[in-house]
Formats: sequence, structure tokens, C-alpha cells
Amino acid sequence: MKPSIQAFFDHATFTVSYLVSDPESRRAAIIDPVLDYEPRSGRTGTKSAQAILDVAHRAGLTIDWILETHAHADHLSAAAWLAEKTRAKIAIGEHIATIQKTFRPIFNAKDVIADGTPFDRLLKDGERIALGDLAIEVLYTPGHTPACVSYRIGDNVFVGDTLFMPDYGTARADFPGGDASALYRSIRRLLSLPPQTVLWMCHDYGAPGRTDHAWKSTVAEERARNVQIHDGVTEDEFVAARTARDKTLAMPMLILPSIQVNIRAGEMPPAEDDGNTYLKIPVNRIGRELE
Ligand SMILES: N[C@@H](CCC(=O)N[C@@H](CS)C(=O)NCC(=O)O)C(=O)O
Ligand SMILES: [Fe+2]
Repeated sequence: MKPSIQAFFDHATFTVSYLVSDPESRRAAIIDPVLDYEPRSGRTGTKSAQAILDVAHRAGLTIDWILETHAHADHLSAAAWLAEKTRAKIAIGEHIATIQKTFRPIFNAKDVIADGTPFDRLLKDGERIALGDLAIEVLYTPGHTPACVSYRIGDNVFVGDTLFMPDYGTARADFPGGDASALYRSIRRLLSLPPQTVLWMCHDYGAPGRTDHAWKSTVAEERARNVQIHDGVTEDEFVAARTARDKTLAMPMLILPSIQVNIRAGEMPPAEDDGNTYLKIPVNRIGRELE
């Protein structure tokens, strides 16, 4: 039995979220949902997340899981909002505690205990969780962040930020705790799966000569044509090229709001004594010094 898979592309952040279900039992998971956020005004919105729920409701699906591939640095997660609507459990890789430990002092986030709470389930490499009669296998695939995981359901793998489309390459490895060597090894692990395995990306930024967005590839295609990590590229070559490119990249537009929400499983920081909620901008704590 194969899962049903529907992709939802967020044009504001180039993120792909997925609704994955077992056609037999109609149990479903939502992978990497986006909470809309307008940085100029500080407004949040739930149109993107509601669109996933609408499709799920029309198909008569019960959402059991909200799965995060990692603590995203470029968009806010709708996990908490969706969990409240559906009573699904929010799961993420167990090393999220490392990310919480890193960012708690940066945001002086005293409510963040850095033990993986408030996520409902912390997943280990090789662990399996049930999606109706299907099994979702967790693959620990660090490098972009120290807590990244991929989710395998039969011949389909949701690779998070590891590989991108063959004409774009791979995720960056310069966030705190990022490691280009680890990313290389995680990607080679994914590329050792059977060649027909379908890989579902978490982002697509487009690529030269391609105007449409795409998020579905295969192990065979990536091994043959990925511009940064096709077969034959050594770890040293990859690390040198990745590190050089990362030196040219600005921090993602939404890294500061995203991280402080996403280490809390998509919850806003606690309200202040005036009853209102604020997102912080830590001054001179992340990124490169200005030249
Ligand atoms: N311009 C985007 C960049 C987002 C970004 O850095 N994306 C990460 C994934 S969270 C990445 O790996 N990018 C790869 C690259 O730009 O080469 C933004 O501001 O949001
Ligand atoms: Fe990411």
C-alpha cells in the first residue's frame, strides 16, 4: 500500500508542506506546515495551514501527526495551531534539544527548558511511527542543522533541508551547529536508497533556466545530476564548495521570528505583563559582523 501525497507550495518562503495519508485507514500526517507571517507588520495568518486542513477534511482524513523535519529558520511553523485544531501530536528529531540549548541564551528565552518540550514526541534515528497501516521511518540526517530528520514511507522520503532539486543543489550548512561534512554524509545516506526512491523537497528556490517550482525528484536523478553532490563529488570537494557558497549567503529574512517560534513547536513566546506577545530581535548575536 502506498501513501497519498499532496504538496502545498508557499510562494512567500518557497517552502513545500505535505499532507500524507494512508488511503486505507484515512489517517494522515502534515509535514512542515507554514504559519503565514508578514514581517513588516508582525501579523500572522493561517490561510496556508487552513488550506491543508480543508483538503484533509474534504478527503475525510484524520490528522494524527504534525511532523517537522527541523526547526526551520526561514518560516514560522503552523504546528501548534494545527495541533490545537486537530489534536494531532507534534513530532521532531530528538536533537531539537540541542537547537533549543543554542538559541535559548540568544533570545533569553527563560521559558524554553531545552529538553525537547513542548514537542509531543522526540524521534530517534531508525524509529518507526504509525500512519494508519503504514509506517513512517525516521532517518537522522544532520548537517543543515544538528537536529534534521527525514521521513521515509516505503519508496517516498521527505528529505527536509538536505537535498534540493538537482539543478539547485543542497541546503546550506552555516547555521549554528551546521556542518557541511555531516550534510554530505546525510545526503550520501539518502542517495544509497534504491534508485527509484522518490525524494520530496522542503524548498524550491527555482534555478537558472527554470521558472516553475518543483519539489519531487528521485535518488537516481539526484545521483546523476545534482549540481553540488552528484556521484563522484568527494566529501572534501563538497565541503569546500558548500562553505564557499555559504560565505556569500545572507541570513534568511525570517530567521529571528522563525527560530523563536519554532523551538517552541510553533507557539509564540509567553505574553508579557501587558498581556501582549512580542518577538525579539537580539542585537549583534547572530550572522556575520558588518564590513
Ligand atoms: N533568501 C531566503 C533564503 C532561505 C535559506 O537560507 N534557506 C535555507 C534553507 S532554511 C537554504 O538551505 N538555502 C540554500 C541556499 O540558499 O543555497 C530567505 O531569506 O528566506
Ligand atoms: Fe531549513
